[in-house]
Amino acid sequence: MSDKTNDQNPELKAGQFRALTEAEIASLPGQPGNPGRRGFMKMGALAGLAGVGGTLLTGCGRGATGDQPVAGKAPAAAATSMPEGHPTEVAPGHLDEYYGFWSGGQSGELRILGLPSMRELIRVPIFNPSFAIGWGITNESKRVLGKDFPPGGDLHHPHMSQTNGRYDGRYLFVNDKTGTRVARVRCDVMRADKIIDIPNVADIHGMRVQREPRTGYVFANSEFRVPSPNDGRDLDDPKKYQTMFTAIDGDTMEVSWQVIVDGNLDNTDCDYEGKYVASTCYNSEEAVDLAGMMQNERDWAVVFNIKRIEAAVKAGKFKTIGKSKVPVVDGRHGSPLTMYIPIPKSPHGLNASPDGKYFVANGKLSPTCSVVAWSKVDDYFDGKLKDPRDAVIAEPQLGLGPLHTSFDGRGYAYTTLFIDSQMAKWNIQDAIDAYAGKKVNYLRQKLDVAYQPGHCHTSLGETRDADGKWLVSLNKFSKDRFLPVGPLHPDCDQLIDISGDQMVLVADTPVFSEPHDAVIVPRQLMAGKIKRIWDRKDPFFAETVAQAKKHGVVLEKDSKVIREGKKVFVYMTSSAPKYGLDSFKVKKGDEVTVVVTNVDDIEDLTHGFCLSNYGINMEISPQETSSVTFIADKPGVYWYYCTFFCHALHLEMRGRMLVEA
Ligand code: K7E
Ligand code: CUA
Repeated sequence: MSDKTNDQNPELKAGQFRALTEAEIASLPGQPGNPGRRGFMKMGALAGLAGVGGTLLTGCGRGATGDQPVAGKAPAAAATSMPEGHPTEVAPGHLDEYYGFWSGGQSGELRILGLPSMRELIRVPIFNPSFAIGWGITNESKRVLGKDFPPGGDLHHPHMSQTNGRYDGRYLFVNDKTGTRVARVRCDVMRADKIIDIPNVADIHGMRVQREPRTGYVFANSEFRVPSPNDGRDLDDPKKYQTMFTAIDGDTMEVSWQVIVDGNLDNTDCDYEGKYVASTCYNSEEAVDLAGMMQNERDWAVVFNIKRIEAAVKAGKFKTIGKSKVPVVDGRHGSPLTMYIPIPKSPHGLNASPDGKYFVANGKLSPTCSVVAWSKVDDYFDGKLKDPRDAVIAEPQLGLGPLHTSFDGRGYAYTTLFIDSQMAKWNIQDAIDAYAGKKVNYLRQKLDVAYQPGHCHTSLGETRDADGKWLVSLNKFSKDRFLPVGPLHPDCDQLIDISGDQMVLVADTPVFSEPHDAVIVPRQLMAGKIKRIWDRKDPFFAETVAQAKKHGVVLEKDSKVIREGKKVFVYMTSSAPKYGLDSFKVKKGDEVTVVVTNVDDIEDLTHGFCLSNYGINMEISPQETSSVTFIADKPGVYWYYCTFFCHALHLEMRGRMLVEA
């Protein structure tokens, strides 16, 4: 597979690309007369050829991206020249056009990438402890994580809050499948500020936000069926297992209501009117083993009628389970609150189109996607449509293993084919016409991706602003795409240019396990929303500030030690290259709280506080206060030192904790 590099072509530097010619595009898989996969492999070799007379990708109409000059840096390189050795178009010193908010999968974190460079900009620990910044170590982060937080999480789905079907840059919401949790991340500082446990259920998987009128609700699917309450009763009696759909109030981060369903829920998405939210639902067999779960030819998409559920809750038609006070309504088959649409077979992804008309349920074990019209859902709840299956208005056959679909806002859909390792581009209206019996070809192109794609996501594709520029394919296998690094391979996220008639693969990016989903947001939308230094009044450390105030300490200038019995509070400032205290003394067994306030107000001048042999490190960014509490159980001399290289005398930025025996 090294034929996609430029090894064979000394005229192009590694990482240089050019636009495909018409002839090359015609030979892509899915094109008339295409030579199939092997031919595409050859195409890769072609892409490495010619630099002579070939147009580089930067020349394909988009112009140099990220072309906002950075003060003191050279202006953007001419559109025809690629920065050396860089896989995409953003030259050194220039900025990306889009933010990508990336799931970190079983690493438990959220990642922020820049697009189109696909550079990882930063990691935001959420369900995972992070020694680098002290997440899970500082008191401030522990207040968010809760008391007995688990060692990590499995984060699949990041989605940004919306207002009127458009990203609003307030929050990102993420799920934790293994910990049955949902977290909210503040977009201004990119820190989680609320993490909640979802009661009565297990394994939060699919998660989306309400689009209209705003977020509003955050919807969460729990995937695995368990007894509820899950307290040791009905252990091996799967008939008594169940799962539920959960609506969370995104403003208060409290659970609003839950709906009991048949089957088990997978992915979810909602309409553009604030009326409905739909979930794919597999294992309609309600089995507990693999063979049992694959019996039925059709499972469901379940549509939840938000207004009716709210009315039922208001009218008191609910129960509560165990200690939880959350109202639980019954939405199983026959309930007026839900609609069960038969969908082949064990459907996985569920994606609403940005024109507000449809949602697509992806067949997974069927080679089809099912297109459902929201208007038919209206008809069903109005009693005008008897058979829920009649809400399906198209069922295009796309290839093997359709998992997720994205949209470009121009009437096209892009579906990942896990088994075929391809991305299928198809026309929605043509698929509808074909389903109605017309002889039309809805399939436009199949592009090989490497390999086994899960989610795909288009720029702004889950909002009214879908701009049809970029598509990412989040591939589970990278196999031979990168240098070998041991038995565990990185995943491979690929960037695809969809601005033209044909999809064109432009970048491979290795990523650590395991991004499931991502959202792509233009930088203009975030402009002015992201803080570059902390506000001293920030709620993230307000509790620590209040505690200092009780001690009569002014955090911005005081450095002192206050003892209350066996509790010792050590307050110090940090200002490059010095802590406010060169040393402090405690006694063995004391409970010590160290509070560090970074009084530097220069952008990017972060300090660290690392306490040797006590397993403590934390980040203190400009104007931030961070604190940590521990038992001084080892007598002796322990240096604390700064871990963020902040000054020429950074190595000298340290002090001693003296622990008396
Ligand atoms: Cu398809 Cu968890 Cu969204 Cu993975 S899910 S791929
Ligand atoms: Cu402060 Cu390094």
